[in-house]
Amino acid sequence: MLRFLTSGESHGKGLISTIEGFPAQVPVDVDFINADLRRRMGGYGRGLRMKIESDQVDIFAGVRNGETLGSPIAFIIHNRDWVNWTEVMSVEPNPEGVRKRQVTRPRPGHADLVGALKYQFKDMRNVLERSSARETASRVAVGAFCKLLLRELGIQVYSHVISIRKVRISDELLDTVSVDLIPQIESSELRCCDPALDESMKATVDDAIDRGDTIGGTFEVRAAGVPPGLGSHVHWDRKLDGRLAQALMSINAIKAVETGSGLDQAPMGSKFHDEIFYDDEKREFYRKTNRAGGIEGGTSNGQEVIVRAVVKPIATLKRPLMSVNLHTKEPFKAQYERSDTCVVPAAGVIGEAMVAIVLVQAIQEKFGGDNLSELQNNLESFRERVRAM
Ligand code: EPS
Repeated sequence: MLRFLTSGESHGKGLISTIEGFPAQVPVDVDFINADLRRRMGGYGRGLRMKIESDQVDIFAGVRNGETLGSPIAFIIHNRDWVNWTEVMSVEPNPEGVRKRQVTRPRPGHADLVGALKYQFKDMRNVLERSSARETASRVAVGAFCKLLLRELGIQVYSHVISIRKVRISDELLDTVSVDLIPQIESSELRCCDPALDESMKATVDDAIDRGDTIGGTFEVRAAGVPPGLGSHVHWDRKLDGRLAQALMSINAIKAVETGSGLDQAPMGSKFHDEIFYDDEKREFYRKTNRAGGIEGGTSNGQEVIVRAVVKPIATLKRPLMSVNLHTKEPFKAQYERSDTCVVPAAGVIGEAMVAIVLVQAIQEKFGGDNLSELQNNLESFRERVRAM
């Protein structure tokens, strides 16, 4: 089953990733992977770092003549900014014995202080460099490999922004989101499916920029074409919703996750549940609503998988909050280098990657297959079995 590791510091030479357990004979479209990296770098409200970088995968292993080999896939995303940090990030000890650009005033909401306490660092740059959301570029590239596989299985993962601070799309529109809205979502700088909200969302970001503040919001990731039967009700760590929640919660700045309309269910009472119907012609069960987000009993039910996540405001603030100097213990404003104002659109792209990774793992668990056609055959024969029930 697919596993992956990422390594790399935000201002180091680059981000290195290895994917193990990816099936053979999957066509690799490098432009598609790089396009996803570009999508992650975008979105209204990104900061100066994204003007320096131009993220692209440099594939070292596991791909030959445009197809995966079944061997570990390895790639690097080079950090263009590294040339400006060679001394600060040097592998060798600094000749003068002093660390450059130390971080001593932890940012509330960031990993700085807890990381320093845990690893006993005097310089919190040692934490910041790895806790930075820069790492998510690796995950987006791993997720793009997974999307290439999912595409061959007829599964499409997409995302959109539900809200930026208090500006939110209507519940009616949210209920009608489908793959048909992808062109609109991708043409919006906020990755929002309601063009009427673009201006007010931008104004909200601009207002935060003016105030030296940052803002959060919510996004939704959907997967269309997912077969029933992924995950399982039989054990806690096999439940698909639990696995998706963990994957999404692992993204920097995510503070809450829900499946479908999970958070709205209490006031709805039992109307929350999606009633079951049967289509004789298609020989398939279907629902007229999807409040469960395509998952019941920890198992995909064949509807679109829907997960939502809440992104907190970035913790690096131009007008910093109060903090304490790690060395002197004196009260000080938290440290500021540079920051994004709003990363909700980018977080949606990272969310797509994490959902794609979990879906590939769940698919491999159920359908196996060392190469693409074996996996496709196993999936198709299962779909036929379900229709024959
Ligand atoms: C990021 C790179 C970082 C930040 C941001 C995300 O670059 P730098 O630290 O050089 O400005 O822009 O990271 C954070 C928001 C954070 O809190 O760490 C990226 O590539 O996405």
